[in-house]
Amino acid sequence: EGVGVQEYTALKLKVKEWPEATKKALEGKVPDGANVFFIPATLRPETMYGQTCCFVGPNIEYGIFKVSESEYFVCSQRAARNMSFQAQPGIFSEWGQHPQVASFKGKDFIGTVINAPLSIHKEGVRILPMETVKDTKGTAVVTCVPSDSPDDYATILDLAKKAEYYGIQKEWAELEILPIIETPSYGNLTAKKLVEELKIQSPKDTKKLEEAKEKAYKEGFYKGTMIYGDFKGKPVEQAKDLVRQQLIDSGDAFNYAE
Ligand code: A2H
Repeated sequence: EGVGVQEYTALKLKVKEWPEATKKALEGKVPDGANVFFIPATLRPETMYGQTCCFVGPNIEYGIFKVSESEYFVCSQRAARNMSFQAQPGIFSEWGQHPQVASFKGKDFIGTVINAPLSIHKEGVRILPMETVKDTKGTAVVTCVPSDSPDDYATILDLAKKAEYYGIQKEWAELEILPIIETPSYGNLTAKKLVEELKIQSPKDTKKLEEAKEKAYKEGFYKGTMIYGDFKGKPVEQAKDLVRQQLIDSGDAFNYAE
C-alpha cells in the first residue's frame, strides 16, 4: 500500500485433513506423499504461539501451486506470482514460473485441519471464513491470533455467535486464547481489551477496528514484553526477529515482500 515495501513472514501451515469434497477434487492433482500448505502472511511472527485458526476469504479465488516436487502452496494467484520472482530456496525453482494444479473458492476450504507451527494447539487448527480478507494484500490467507489482533478477535467472536450461519462448528472458533505479550496499557490480551474498550461490535466496524489495530500494534511493538516462548522476558522489538529467524531456520516460514 502506498510507497515502500511491506516485509511479511510467510508461514507454512501443513494440511492434515481436507473436507471430503475438496479431498476428492484434489485426487490426481497432488501426488500421494506430497504436502500442501496454507501460506498466511504476517507482520507479527512473535505472536505465532497463539494461533487458534487460519482465515480465508470465502469468496476469494485461491490456487494450489506446485512449489517443488514434494510441496504445494495454497494462496492467491497474485501472491504465487510474486513469490516466483523472489528466489527463496526451495520455492519455485524456475524464475517467474508458478505452476497451478487446482483452483478453489475459500469456502471450499472451511473446516480443513492444519498444523500451525509454534501454536500451543498441537492437535491442529481449522480453516475458517473471514469476510474482510483482501485479495489484494499478502497471500489472502491470514493466520488468527486473537490475543493480539483486534480483527482476529472480533472475527472469532462473530464466528462463534453465528456458527450455524457460517456453516462451521462453534468449537472451531473457541480454542483457548493464549496470553503472549504483556503491555502497560492493555494487559496481556491486548486485542480483547481494545475490542471491549472501543465497543467494537462486529468485524465490519471498520473504523474502530482501524483505531484498535493502530493502538495494538504500537503498544505491542514499542512497549510489549514477551511472556511466553523461547524469548520470554525480552522486549517484542527484539523477539520479533528472533522468532522469525527461528521459524525460517526450522523450515516453517520464509520471507515474502510486496
Ligand atoms: B497480522 P498490512 Cl497478532 N487481508 O498477523 C486482511 N488482513 C490481512 C491480509 C489480507 N489479505 N493479509 C495479512 N493480513 C493481516 C498477525 C497479526 C497481524 C497480529 C496483530 C496485528 C496484525 C495475526 N493475524 O496485523 O495491511 C495480517 O495479520 C495488523 C497490522 O499489510 C498481517 O499481520 O499492514 C497484517 O494484516 C498485514 O497488514
